Amino acid sequence: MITTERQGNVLVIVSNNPPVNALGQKVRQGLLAGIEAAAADASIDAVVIRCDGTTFFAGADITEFGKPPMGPDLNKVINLFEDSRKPVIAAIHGTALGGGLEVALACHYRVAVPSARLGLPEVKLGLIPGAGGTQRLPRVVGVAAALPMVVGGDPINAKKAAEIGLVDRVVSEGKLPEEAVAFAREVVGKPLPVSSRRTDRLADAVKDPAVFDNFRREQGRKLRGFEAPEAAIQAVKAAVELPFDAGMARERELFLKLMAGDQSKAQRHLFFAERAANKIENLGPGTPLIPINKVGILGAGTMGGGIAMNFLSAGIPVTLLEREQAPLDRGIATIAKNYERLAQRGSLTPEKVEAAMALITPTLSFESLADCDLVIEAVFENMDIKKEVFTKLDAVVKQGAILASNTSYLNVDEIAAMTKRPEFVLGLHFFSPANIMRLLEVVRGAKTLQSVLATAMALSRKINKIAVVSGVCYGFIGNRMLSPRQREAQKLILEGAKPWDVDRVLTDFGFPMGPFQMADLAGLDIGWSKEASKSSTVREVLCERDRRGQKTGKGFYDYDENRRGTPSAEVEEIIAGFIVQSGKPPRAIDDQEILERLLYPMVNEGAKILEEGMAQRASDIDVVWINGYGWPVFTGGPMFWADTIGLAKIVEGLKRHAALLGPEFSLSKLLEDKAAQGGRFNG
Ligand code: 3H9
Repeated sequence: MITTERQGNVLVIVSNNPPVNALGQKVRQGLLAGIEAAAADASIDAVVIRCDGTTFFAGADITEFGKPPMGPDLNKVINLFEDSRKPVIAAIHGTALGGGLEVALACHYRVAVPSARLGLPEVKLGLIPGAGGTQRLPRVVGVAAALPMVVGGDPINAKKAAEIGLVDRVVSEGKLPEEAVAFAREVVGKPLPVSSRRTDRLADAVKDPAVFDNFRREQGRKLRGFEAPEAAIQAVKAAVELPFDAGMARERELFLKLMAGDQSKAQRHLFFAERAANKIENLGPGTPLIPINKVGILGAGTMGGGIAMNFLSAGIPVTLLEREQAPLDRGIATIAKNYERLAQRGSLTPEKVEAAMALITPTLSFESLADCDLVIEAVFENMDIKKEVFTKLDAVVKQGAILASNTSYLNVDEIAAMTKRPEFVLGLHFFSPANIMRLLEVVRGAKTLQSVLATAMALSRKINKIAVVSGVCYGFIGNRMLSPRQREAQKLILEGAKPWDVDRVLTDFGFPMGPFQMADLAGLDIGWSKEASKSSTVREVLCERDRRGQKTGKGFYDYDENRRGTPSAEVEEIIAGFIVQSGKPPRAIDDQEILERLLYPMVNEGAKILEEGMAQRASDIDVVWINGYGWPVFTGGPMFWADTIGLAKIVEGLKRHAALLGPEFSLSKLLEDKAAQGGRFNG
């Protein structure tokens, strides 16, 4: 786990703890022994700490969280580094994250290769750094540079780290071990930099006293509902206002409080859930993967174009097929525009954009797809059209290639049956905008080969998606659970709740928007036709009155020129008309009922999905809803949230609302049984 090697007068402490050199108990123990050995050995003048494998320490070992602590404490080890009378140099490659960066911060010097990334991502686990990161980082780089790193949690690259003074020297890629030792020899005999613990440099590092308030205001929307970022701001503030030891005590207090809270439990659950989602149960070891070197995409519209960008950005050539030249040209132009925007924002270099665009082959001919290894259709969501497309694809595309449907609801087995190779067919449900949304539902058909499924999961990582396997059922995991929520939202407004109350309850819960805001954004006229409209639903009447959502300036809400929505008296009157027709007087509905009616049936549907084996595990459902539908991260997803508030409470609520939920609702046996046994969905 930890070994030491002597190189003349330099002792090199090497960690080898795959996969990410997490700072587990044995590693901490080894580091402690290493630094003590260096101190005790008069022939050693400097110490280098580096890691074998793919990365420098990527943080504390998260699997140890929530369990009884095992010494030595990371802070103790770190203090020994910092107190060393011999210079200690951190040699960084891969990712120095969390506790890993905290180790590096306690070293006297940091050298890194250009590809290294450094960060304090603890907020993403609902925590703040707990081994001095909030106190040392601002002392080393100043408050303005430290705040976004501690509060936002995104890592920075070595170049940026060198610019802000976090890295002392960027060394050649691939030559870290020798260059770190050379650096160590250079600094031997020079006065040690003042330990961050003793420095008071910070006082003059804060030139702008409003820095905290300004930062909070700028980040407000992004941080809404999360506890950790505010605690992170408080901790950095403590670094400014308090002596080091008192600041450390404040950090510890905030860290421990977060660690014991529901949000961090939820976010840690999500961390492991996202990694578990990519694993397929019962997959034989060594299942062969199908090489995907060329992808075909049918449809150059918003969806097809977005899907194409994922592959282009990953360096995989794409053949993009449309039926006519004009939409094909439009599709290519949109992709180019999207890439230009990314380049303008600095997210991609112009060279990368050029390289991506050079990988597209536009075509009007099905035959051009013949040699693709994977073909994804993103044509209109209509079974007859999809069937026709798959029949054609089967005839044209080479044997052994995977044929995928980007359907959001339709039966993948029925589509697969149109081909002579149903075992090579599956669903790949991308979410719009497909180049940005990270979720990918991988729909496993009854006959889909293990190899095909495994290839889709591996490919998802390559294109930076979080993939979740779903069985074939209407709407798969995500849209299937959306249905009961939508149904209840519609019913609630006919019972007396206002659309804006329904939306507010969900945004207060942490969703970015509620169902009516979402409907206005998407357009109320999706699937609506003037000829067939019979004024039979609120939605139909809204469309008939040209209230079709944001695009027409009005929908459930009235919109101003900045697309800000306000409640509409006209909509209230339309809804009131339907209530009169129903013969049932409207009633006052409180926020708690709205929440229960919207979310409890979703948990019930999730339980049915599990019961039917449509999802592999409860945490997969959480991953879908958080990454695809804006379910608030800090609750851990619908199933984890249900565990947190208690399944018995959910079942009690569902039974209490049974009459209103109506005949379309039935209680999941799995949910009922688990609730009766005091069980949980997640471990
Ligand atoms: C912290 O440091 C607190 C301190 O401030 C205070 C302490 C007192 N621990 O993501 P991957 C596992 S909080 C345990 O697929 P990649 C992961 O579960 C920590 N396990 O690889 C997976 O296991 P499996 C702050 C960990 O190459 C395997 O490693 N640090 C940890 O795509 C591979 O992971 C972070 O939050 C861990 N810390 O990405 C960094 N990290 O194969 C968290 C990973 O069984 N880690 N595993 O599914 C990451 O962001 C990514 O893993 C990393 C590599 C970028 C490093």
